[in-house]
Amino acid sequence: MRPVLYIGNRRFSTWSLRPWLVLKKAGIAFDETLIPLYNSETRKAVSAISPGGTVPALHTRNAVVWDSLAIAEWAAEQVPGLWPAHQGLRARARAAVAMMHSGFPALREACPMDLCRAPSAIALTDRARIDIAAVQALWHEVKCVDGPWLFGDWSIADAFYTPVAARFHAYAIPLHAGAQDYCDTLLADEHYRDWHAAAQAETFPNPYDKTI
Ligand SMILES: N[C@@H](CCC(=O)N[C@@H](CS)C(=O)NCC(=O)O)C(=O)O
Repeated sequence: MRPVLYIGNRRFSTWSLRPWLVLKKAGIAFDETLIPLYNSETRKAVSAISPGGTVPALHTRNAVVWDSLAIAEWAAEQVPGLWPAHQGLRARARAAVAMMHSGFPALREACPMDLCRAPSAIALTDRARIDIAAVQALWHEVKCVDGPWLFGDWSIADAFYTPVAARFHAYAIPLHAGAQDYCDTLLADEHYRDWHAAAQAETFPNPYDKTI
């Protein structure tokens, strides 16, 4: 049986995008099932496949893994190379991922990912500006290896920051040159482009549209 990754709407679900990218980069063959979010059936449908009550959730031959980072770690146990090989870099990559997994709440709130949004600026709260500066400072701080990715070769950290790049793009956030280059790299990635194209084809109602 191929693993099945349950995801939310590609247009909005940052949590789903991250492990989807990891599985693609790992070269793990998997099926995917989308559960539409933001409707009256969502809770029941998600609870039926996810002990955590959230998507993403990965069903493997012998386990159900229901958190984006746990799914990434599952993939890293199947396939080498998803974390940096160097122990110090690996520790930094894990710290950077942990920050994204549990941090930057003001950025998340002010700039929800919407892959169909025509890029335009919004008025940002001071807290969101602080988060945006903190993300860029983190990228600058951890990027100690040459190459387009955060830690040399592509790693799970790049998957976790891809939705941030999509937010920065959608809300036309001015970035430092290095941060802009990194975002351009993430958003040009072939697997991200596939996800982005599939998001454009979705026809679910927009939960941020106040008229629905
Ligand atoms: N920490 C979780 C968060 C996952 C999460 O919040 N998923 C949202 C969709 S993006 C969800 O399933 N919401 C359930 C609902 O809307 O009922 C992870 O990393 O996977």
